[in-house]
Amino acid sequence: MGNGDNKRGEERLERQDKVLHTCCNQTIPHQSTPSYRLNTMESAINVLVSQFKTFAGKDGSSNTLSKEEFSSLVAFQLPTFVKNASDPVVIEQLMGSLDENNDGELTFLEFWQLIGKLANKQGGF
Ligand SMILES: [Ca+2]
Ligand SMILES: [Ca+2]
Repeated sequence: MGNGDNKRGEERLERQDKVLHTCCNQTIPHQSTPSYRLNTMESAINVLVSQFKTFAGKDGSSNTLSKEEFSSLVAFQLPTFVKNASDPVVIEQLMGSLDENNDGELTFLEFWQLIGKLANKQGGF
């Protein structure tokens, strides 16, 4: 173990702190401070963003979802809305349809299309 390994470990901890910090900022104030209460739709946006960040932060770039991260996000967070969410073939096809620049990673805006489609279907539009 050289200094390089230690440094990388520290950076990872720092990144985890940042994720936790973001989560805390979003959840604690509006639960404990009435004056900071967000409207329902704003809260829904915060939930989507914080869940995206939680799953995106597991490997590689903390701002984008790899196929593995996308697969676990769908399995844990969208198992009812996404049919056959645990089927790797379904995940592969879904990921391919969302990954506009074909770099194998989903940015929030690429991922967001899935939320739009699911919401559209859910609303019967
Ligand atoms: Ca990632
Ligand atoms: Ca992409």
